[in-house]
Amino acid sequence: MLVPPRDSAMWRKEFLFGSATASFQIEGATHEDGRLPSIWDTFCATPGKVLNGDTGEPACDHYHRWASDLDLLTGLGLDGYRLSLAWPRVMDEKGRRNDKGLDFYKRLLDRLCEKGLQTFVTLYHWDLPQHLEARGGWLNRDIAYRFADYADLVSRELAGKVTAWATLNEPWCSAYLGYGNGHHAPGLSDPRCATQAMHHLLLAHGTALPVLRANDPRARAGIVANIGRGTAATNSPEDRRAAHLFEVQQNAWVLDALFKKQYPADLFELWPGTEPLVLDHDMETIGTPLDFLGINYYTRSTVKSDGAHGFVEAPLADVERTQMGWEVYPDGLRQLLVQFKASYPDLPPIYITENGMASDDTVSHGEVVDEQRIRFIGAHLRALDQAMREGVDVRGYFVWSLMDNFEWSFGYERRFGMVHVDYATQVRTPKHSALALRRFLNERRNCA
Ligand code: IFM
Repeated sequence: MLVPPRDSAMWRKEFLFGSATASFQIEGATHEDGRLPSIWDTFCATPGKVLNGDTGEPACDHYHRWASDLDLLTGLGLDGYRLSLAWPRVMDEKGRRNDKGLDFYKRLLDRLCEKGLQTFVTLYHWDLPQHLEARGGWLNRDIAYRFADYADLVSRELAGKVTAWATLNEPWCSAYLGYGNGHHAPGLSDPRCATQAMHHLLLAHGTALPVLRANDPRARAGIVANIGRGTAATNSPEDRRAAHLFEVQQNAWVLDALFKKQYPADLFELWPGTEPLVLDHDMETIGTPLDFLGINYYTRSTVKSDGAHGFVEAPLADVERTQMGWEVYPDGLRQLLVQFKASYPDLPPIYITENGMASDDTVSHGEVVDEQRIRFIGAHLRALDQAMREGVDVRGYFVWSLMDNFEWSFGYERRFGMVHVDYATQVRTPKHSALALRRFLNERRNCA
């Protein structure tokens, strides 16, 4: 059952329901209208990096099908849509505007505004222009200032069309998966690179915030962080410490920087000798107050001590999992939100900017029966409702994702959408979860 409790604040129209996507995962058209190569084009072209050799082409061909995709979105009765801009589409190597790329996003946002949807726009959802990677990517401090130039261009061009700007999507993934273990582009694996990349990502975020505010004062400005619950495999002090360290590197690495203006000391116990180079005032910049915090939550990890300074995963048997192998653990969302409220007095209002699951969905007689997703969303809405009752200020919830799309190193095999995409024909089929969400939103509208 997807519907939140009848007396929940989620039944009020002020609580926003939306769905989310990201440029590289849906757009395709990677060579069109002056778009430059991104690090993900390069990564996909590197043998062995992406399942089945899948690439960002044609993805969901959204670059050409955007108008009908928005009809689909509004047909579901959603209040908002979260999308990201492709940096390589809108700026050339010299930092000059690419009008064709900008026009694509102008048309998209204008149509969303006409339809009365709130627009949540992320500047960076991992598709870094390859020419910046050639200059060191997120390891080069200069990128923070290039990012601010990019923020300046798009916020001047798109001002008035955006409800809320998010600088970065999941800096932990960019830093750790991109530079720490090499599972994501650009594919480096060195914890020293991960901490330095993280510092420059967050510096870029803090440098861009005042630019966004100056150019588009009516929009809100924030960031999107992924969070993970870590629980100890046993009650031993070593395993409890392991669980603590898991959450330090998953959550506090980003949130302490944003809300305490420091990196957690425990992080460098976990990875000795990896302190990034931090200049005077950097942490002040990173800690610039936010209008909102976007939270992406999917799962928890059970961990135990590795016998030294760190942790290793100790997966539980007999728990429900998704196609990603991730445990379904809705209460982790409540637990973390309540913990953050206690730890960070300056926590701004929260939007759940991603939550959802992958399943191996197929179309049969025109229908896609994704009962697990319906249960998953419902259980997370109930956990979120409980967090709100415990005093956490949550303003909205976005399902990841509107439609099946390119799931990074897992290519097209993992399906996160509420709408099924047949990649051979590009036919879209709303799954039962989409229909269930539409029924709830219609009912909510009728009760208003
Ligand atoms: O598909 C991703 C998205 O790009 C970022 N957050 C997690 C999702 C599922 O893995």
